[in-house]
Amino acid sequence: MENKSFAIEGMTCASCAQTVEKAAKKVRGVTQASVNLATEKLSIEYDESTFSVENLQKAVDNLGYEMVTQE
Ligand code: 9UX
Repeated sequence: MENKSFAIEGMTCASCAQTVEKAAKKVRGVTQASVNLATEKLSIEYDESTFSVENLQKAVDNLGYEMVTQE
């Protein structure tokens, strides 16, 4: 498993954070996801053989939030 974190723009409440977290967990290859609302970051653990960042990007976009940077 690998770990990555992303900055997410547009989350303004705890419910937003929950929504992003839930959606991220459903993305193929993602095994763990957690959102820190205070820092506006999404941290994930993923299986590198099936995970594609484009899928995560789409999932976040579809919710109306923006995944802006990648570390
Ligand atoms: Mo409530 Mo967070 O509509 O966008 S879920 S502020």
